[in-house]
Amino acid sequence: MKKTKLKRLAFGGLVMTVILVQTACKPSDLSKENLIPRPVSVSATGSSFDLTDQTDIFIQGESVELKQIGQYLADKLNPSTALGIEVKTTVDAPVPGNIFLSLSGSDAELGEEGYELTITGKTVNLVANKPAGLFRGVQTIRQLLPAKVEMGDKQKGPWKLATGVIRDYPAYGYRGSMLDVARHFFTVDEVKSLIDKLAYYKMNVLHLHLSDDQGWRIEIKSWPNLTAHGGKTEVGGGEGGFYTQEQYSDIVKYAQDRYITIVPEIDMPGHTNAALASYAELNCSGKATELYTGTEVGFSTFCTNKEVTYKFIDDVIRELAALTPGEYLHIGGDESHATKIEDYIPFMNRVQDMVIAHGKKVLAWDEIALATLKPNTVVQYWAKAENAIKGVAQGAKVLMSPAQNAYLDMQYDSTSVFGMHWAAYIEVDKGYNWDPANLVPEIKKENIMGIEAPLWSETISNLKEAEYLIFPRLSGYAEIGWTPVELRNWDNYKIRLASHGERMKAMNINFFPSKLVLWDSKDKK
Ligand code: TNX
Repeated sequence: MKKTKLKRLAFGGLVMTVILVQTACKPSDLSKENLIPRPVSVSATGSSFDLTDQTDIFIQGESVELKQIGQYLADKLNPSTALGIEVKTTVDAPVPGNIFLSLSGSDAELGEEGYELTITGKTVNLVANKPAGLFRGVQTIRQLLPAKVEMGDKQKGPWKLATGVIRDYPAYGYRGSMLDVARHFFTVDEVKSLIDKLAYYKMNVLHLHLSDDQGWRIEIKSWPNLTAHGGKTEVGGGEGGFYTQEQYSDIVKYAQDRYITIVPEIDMPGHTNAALASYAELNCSGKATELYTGTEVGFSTFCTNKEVTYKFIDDVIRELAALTPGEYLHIGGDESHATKIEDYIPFMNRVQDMVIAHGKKVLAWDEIALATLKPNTVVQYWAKAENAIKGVAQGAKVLMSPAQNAYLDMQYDSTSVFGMHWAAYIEVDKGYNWDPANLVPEIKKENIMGIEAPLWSETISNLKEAEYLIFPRLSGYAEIGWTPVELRNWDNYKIRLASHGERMKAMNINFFPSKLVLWDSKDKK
């Protein structure tokens, strides 16, 4: 009798130990992982894969591109895990104990950026049609590991991945953010830091607003005074700055290595004071303006009926197109209140042709729909739905950046230190809770190229201040762009976002700790 009791006790103890060990060794349920963006499909198999000092990343064949992706993952995992993960090549199937990256090329559903991640107790097997898909899948692997994997120095393991299968691909092909480097200048390293975060949330475009009234930020060799003079200041009178073409190409390459396209914008015919201050001949008066460090809009315009204006623009577009591997050049076109509409329309028509002549497609703010859109011109909806609808009526695709929902420079609430509120206060739930395809009845999913969340920089002057406005809203925009609408809801998202607080801290991101989210206080894994 006693013996049985003892046995029972021992058995009970064993069960307890198993439960405790399992809890300590979380995660074991892939479906409970807090991934952002939420994947299209997840099926869990209930156990886990261990990263150990025996684990390496194997890539299929000798592809330089796959090696780079493997190395990117190794570089993300090694500082914190200190497991000495190396990148190796193999022609065979996954080798037990390792991570395996390969291309299959024949899974139509996965498209350009989709991936399938199969994790068993033995292997982590990531497959995609294209390298871009592997790169997106690598972000999922990062997010499946404990938050402290993102720390820059050695952390305590274990490093476990829950087992199961994730099949995942984006709802929209264009998922981006924009940084205004004209109102305040941001350094190359600051831009790279933002690119890293976009990559983490599977975004694929960074639009750079390179010129405005307050500054010209990209070197144009044929018009050197644009940066020598026009780049010298910024909002508030600070010293401004600009990117040399070499530095700019470095940003483009850094983004490319992360499967992110840079879309450069030269805003015109308004928002051009920096250029007008640098070259007298671009003014109808023939006199150069003063540099401007305030925050008014709508007072400047190129002289649309002078030929030199078009010679200038052609040179700028030619040099910019040569620096741009992506398909789009952005020509602004917003708030040209100082340009008569009868001048604005032929101007925008002519400049579109110039972009096309240099082998690129046009992106422009929604006012461009007042002109005649060329084939492939995309309208970026920011303010007036009626403009975007005019674009759709002309057969154009729309990029969705409605200021009331998607402007990262809008304050969270009336207590926000940075930002403005002319369009709205955008708390984290409001930023998340909308569907691009269900906002304006006339703009349907098939009319939409994607989503972009712009950050204007009148009120912010460095990366930390920018981060306060960007995070945690960015991950919501990333999810809107990636995850099918049926899988998106705030109650589910806010729990996943809560666990990303630790991830953002590990990445040293200065995020706004919204009270709407019950942020995890420590790394639970
Ligand atoms: C409107 S959005 C602008 C920008 C300002 C922004 C501030 C757009 C196309 N034009 O010039 O920076 O508001 O929120």
